[in-house]
Amino acid sequence: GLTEQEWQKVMDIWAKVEPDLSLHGQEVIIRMFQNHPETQERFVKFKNFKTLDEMKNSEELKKHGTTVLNALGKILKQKGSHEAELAPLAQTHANKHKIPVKYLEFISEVIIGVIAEKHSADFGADSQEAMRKALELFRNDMASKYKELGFQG
Ligand code: HE6
Repeated sequence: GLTEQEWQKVMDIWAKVEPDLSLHGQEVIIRMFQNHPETQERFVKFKNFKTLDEMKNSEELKKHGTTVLNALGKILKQKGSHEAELAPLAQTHANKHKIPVKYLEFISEVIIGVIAEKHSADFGADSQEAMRKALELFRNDMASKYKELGFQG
């Protein structure tokens, strides 16, 4: 788990992300698609996007980015006691979307990269490390749920 100080660092940086959640979310989804095109294939509504402009101009993509970061923020704020928030997310991502844990690793790295770019002054090495640990905990717990659900992930 994370120490109280580490959770505090996670909460502090998330407070910088939240005022512009949709911009961060849009950036995260676009960068995930660009760096890991196999993730784009999983989206019925986005898989036919070819150009960066198409992605940037899509209100639906922006909305989805907001949805994802909103869900993630709710989980982070539980500081590890996220069972109630995680269970439905694991359920849909295992059974419906069939998203491997590897893809959760991709998005974690992208999230850290986007925050590092937009908030370099507030996201030093120790904050980055805290966020990395929080996202690892999220992934590990998703992976456990996946196993319970019989999804190898
Ligand atoms: Fe996904 N997602 N997602 N997801 N998702 C979500 C929250 C997805 C995610 C990682 C989602 C994904 C493919 C997520 C998804 C729908 C992720 C919510 C709240 C919803 C929704 O309610 O619509 C993380 C970390 C979080 C918090 C891939 C690939 C990755 C890496 C869909 C194809 C798909 C969908 O609706 O089709």
